[in-house]
Amino acid sequence: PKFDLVVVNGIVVTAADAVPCCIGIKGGKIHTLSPSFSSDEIEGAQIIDAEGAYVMPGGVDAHVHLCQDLKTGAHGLGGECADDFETGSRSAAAGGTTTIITFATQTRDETDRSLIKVVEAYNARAEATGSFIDYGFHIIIVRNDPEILENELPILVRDWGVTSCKLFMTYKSQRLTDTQLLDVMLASQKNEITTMIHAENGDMIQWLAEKLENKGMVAPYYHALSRPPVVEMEATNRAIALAGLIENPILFVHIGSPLAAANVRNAQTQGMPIYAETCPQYLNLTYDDLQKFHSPTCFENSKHICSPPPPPGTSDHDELYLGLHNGTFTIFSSDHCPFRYDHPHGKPSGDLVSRKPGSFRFIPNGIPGVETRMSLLYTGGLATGRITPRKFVELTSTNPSKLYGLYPKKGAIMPGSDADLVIWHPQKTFEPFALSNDMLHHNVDYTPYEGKEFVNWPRYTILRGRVIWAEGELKGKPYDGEYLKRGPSYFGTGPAGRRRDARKTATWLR
Ligand code: DUC
Ligand code: ZN
Ligand code: ZN
Ligand code: ZN
Repeated sequence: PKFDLVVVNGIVVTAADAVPCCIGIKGGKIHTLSPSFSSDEIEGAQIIDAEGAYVMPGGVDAHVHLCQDLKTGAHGLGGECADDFETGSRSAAAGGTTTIITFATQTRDETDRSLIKVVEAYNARAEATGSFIDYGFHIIIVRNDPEILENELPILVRDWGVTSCKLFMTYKSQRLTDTQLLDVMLASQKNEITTMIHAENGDMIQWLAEKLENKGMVAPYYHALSRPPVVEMEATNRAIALAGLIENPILFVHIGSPLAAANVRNAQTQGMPIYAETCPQYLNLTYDDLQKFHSPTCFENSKHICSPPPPPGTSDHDELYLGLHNGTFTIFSSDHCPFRYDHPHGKPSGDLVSRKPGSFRFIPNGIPGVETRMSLLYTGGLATGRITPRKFVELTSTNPSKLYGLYPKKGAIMPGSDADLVIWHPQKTFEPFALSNDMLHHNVDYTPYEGKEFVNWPRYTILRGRVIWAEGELKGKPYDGEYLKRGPSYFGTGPAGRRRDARKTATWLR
């Protein structure tokens, strides 16, 4: 047969276009796009009838935590990561995602200096269970170790295709000072690595958290009050200044407040290579969710604890949606950071509750969402007209692929690209439904979106020409996924903006 698989009667949506079109797939790649196929052409091929629904490039979720060392104490954030590569990637597949980029993290443990060993160790974890979908790694760097940066970064890029790193401005066990940030940024820039920044002012948080604790304000809700939007506003501003000094491209992960988004927008207006990500929790949750079960002994609302916290109110959601529409946000990722709730009331036990009815400080910061990411943005953004279908594809697939060196293998529907697709249900006939956690495929015992109404859900997920999710059933297997060696960012250093001083500094520093 000419094709292995054909998708007919769909509206094919890319970051550029939305057109009625048929797709012919051969050998795991997109082969032919055509208004129609003759019966001769499709003879012997598997046929999927999209029935007028949207057909998009499979989701690329560039912010997922799996099998991550998060041990409490000096070397981690606390808590135990509930998903491994099998359960996390399974959940992603059921939610329309075909590529994940997860984190391999250095720690301050003396035995854990080598970035190469860290990546090897995380890849061994992925290989131990297999992954339903394709995956890659970002490296989290928590030291400005000159030898490691000089000797190992080029090897990570060349041998592993790890072309992005994440740096923290908060958490005692992770945070870098300004000079340390500059050291690592300069090393990243030399190696064409995209620097991801967790931008919160660690001192402000520590100071506020102690004040809250001294007043006995320790219930989960107060986690948000320990991190008001100004915390992120200050840190983004500072990181933009630091990156701007040497014209290093940065991507702010998990931006949760319009104040921070405004800093990003301003830097972009100046032509600086500053990019930003936001996540479902910042468009769907607010302080109200944290207050729902507010009491010192009830930890129900710890289900909504993440860093940065959800914003104060729904007007913040509107502003963040505007940022998705107008390009302030380059990508939309889940920040799937899974912890089990496992909460027999009043009797703290299990992983999440290594906290006494004591303090929000001991609750791990993170919520699950790799499976709900696409459908939440469909429901709240695409279906409401806040973003176009093209913008949806740009944010969920094309831009993450470009930013992290996977394009046009991923994030595109063009001849030669991997045949990774998500096919939605026809909107006219789809019955909205209320989500419950038992519908999901992660290894977490709750979803922060329990009871929320969804207006669509992926009908088919296709990975390199193989159907891995269809009509509510998993069809894939844990070893369908392959490791992705990534190239440099498509976005590079961006245009020479007004900051010609920065280019000069960057040049003489090299
Ligand atoms: N940062 C993340 O990226 N995920 C969860 C916790 C955090 O601080
Ligand atoms: Zn973070
Ligand atoms: Zn409770
Ligand atoms: Zn994260």
